[in-house]
Amino acid sequence: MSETIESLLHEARSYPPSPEFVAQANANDPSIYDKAFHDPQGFWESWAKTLHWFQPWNRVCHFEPPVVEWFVGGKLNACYNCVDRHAEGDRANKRAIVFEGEPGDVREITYAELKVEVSKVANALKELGVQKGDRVCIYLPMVPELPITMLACARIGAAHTVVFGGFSADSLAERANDAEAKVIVTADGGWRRGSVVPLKKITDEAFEKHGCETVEKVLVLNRVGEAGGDVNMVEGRDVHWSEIVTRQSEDCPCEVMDSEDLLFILYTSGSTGKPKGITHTTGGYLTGVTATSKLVFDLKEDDLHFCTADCGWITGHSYITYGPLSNGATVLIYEGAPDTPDKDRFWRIIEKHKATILYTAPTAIRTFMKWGAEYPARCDLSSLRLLGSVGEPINPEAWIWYHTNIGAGKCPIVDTWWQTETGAIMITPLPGITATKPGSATHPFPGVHIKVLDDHGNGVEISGPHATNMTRGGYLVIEQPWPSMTRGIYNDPDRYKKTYWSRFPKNYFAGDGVKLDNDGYLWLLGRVDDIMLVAGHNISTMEVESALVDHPAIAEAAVIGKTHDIKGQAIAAFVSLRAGFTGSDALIAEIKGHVGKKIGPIARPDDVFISADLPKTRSGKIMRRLLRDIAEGRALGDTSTLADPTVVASLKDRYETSEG
Ligand code: 7RM
Repeated sequence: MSETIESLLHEARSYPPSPEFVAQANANDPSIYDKAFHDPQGFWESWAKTLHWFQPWNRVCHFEPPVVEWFVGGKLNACYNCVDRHAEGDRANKRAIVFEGEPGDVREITYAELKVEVSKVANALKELGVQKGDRVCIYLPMVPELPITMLACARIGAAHTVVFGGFSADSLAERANDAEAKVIVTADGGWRRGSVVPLKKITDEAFEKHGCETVEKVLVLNRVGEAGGDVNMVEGRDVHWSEIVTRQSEDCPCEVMDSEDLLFILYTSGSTGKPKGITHTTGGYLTGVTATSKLVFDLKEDDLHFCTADCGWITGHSYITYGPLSNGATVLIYEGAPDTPDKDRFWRIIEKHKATILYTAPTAIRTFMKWGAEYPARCDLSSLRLLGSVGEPINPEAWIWYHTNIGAGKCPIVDTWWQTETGAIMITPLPGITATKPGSATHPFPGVHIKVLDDHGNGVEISGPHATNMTRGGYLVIEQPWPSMTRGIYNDPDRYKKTYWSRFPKNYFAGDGVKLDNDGYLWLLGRVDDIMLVAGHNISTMEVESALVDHPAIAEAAVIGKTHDIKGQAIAAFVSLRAGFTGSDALIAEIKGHVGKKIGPIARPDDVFISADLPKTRSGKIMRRLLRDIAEGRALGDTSTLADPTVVASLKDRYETSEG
């Protein structure tokens, strides 16, 4: 990336919070930013104090990059904070979890019941040989037993590593082996689009192909029953949930954990190579997710928080399991696909359970746009009072659609930037303070110090809505330590140092590009590897994609830079069309012209290729690396992290044919 990133996209609309929202908001005093800026450790310490500690810390923070420790010497238990303190208090009969399965089954679990369930699973894990300091691999569908098992691990001081139920046997084995897991918790299957995902069969395959020598026991939940067919139980290794969990005592003490004891490992596949086991510890992580849940989602006692992520991703860890439950909130979880039995499923769920907060991803929002506004229009969404977005930059077009069609023009939208590595939300509006701009994640969360740096490490520091008069783009860097930051890559300190702490010594390098506008708002530009260099100008793929999806015919777009003799790189766009549109040369010409008009001739794509599907990871992020391989006529790189590897193979075939 050269000196600066061009900033081409212009978005002038601004949405200040309504007076009614401000009046009731958890955070409505802008001085929170200044206070936290001048005393970040004091700010985080005040949040740590809202948790229950068995023993207080003697030092708030120790930071010698890349080593960081928070609340040093403090003792606590994450499960105690998320379950017991509510179950033993006024929230005993309050719902902690509302669950809807894909077939339509509903379960409601109060905090008192949650404590019983978690304790039984914790005792079962102990009986299976799990001890404090061990790792447990969780490979479950999105049913209540998934967060329950996470909390059970935390209760007995074992670290969990959740593997998303959409991952293959190879991915499961790679993660269980790397984490040296002692037990795998799985199910006979889970429901997805009316079919059973055979998790236990996949687990068996992981053992057959890769040994999984560290794993001594497999605990198998019965989720789908007969629909899943025969489940093979290996003698001496596999145990039915119903045989062991049900008969356990409801009493299981919480282990006293050090603030810096490992709470979990979560693997991020990245775009290629061996997945990184991102580690999080107990006190700092819980402090970060507790504070952000309360302030970013404006969590209230009566809220029903619907986060559509799976617990296999960090979003599910932080904003289903730990953050909301630490706050004593009620979370709504859904097992299945958004289009089963029809494309209105999410909206039916919101209507039925009266969800008040919806937290989802731009890729999902663009899919809903493609399906059409008639699906949400069928349902009563008036219970919603706040919307959130995470996972990718949200283009202004999708933001406005979300605001209008889901939020009825009245719900604030929090566009939240963060990473598996950051543990908690880092850049976000505070809904009772921040005037939002569609497409901007706005400002760092209080206590978070962001810098925008160029190649030479020069730049500006931003914390909160401090007006600056600089428009510049660069690398997103985090300067001060924050409590929920990862403590490293499991068993690979060198890779950790190299990836995050080498480019700008003593500063955390996030790997994303960012732009700061004249009003001090941050605009995330995507991964720096994806940024293009066209005739000497750095252009972010996100900006061109945003202009593309602004065209009425386009549902989704993925843009890449393709080698060009004169310009260095030329822009190539892969687009999928909305319902009712068909591809033609005239449409392609019109699309190119649209981008040229919207952001300038420099950003006009040389090629536009129409495709029904774009290659995405299982969490919904577009894999531009593979599109670059296709456009450059190279052999495809690693496709194992794709949600559907056939998409890219057929795309390659059709692209090559069309190129003649
Ligand atoms: C929470 C999560 C992290 C990467 C990150 C960004 C991208 C996430 C936003 C975003 C723009 C956002 N963790 N990203 N949120 N980009 N605006 N609001 O997604 O580890 O899976 O991914 O996702 O590139 O570095 S993650």
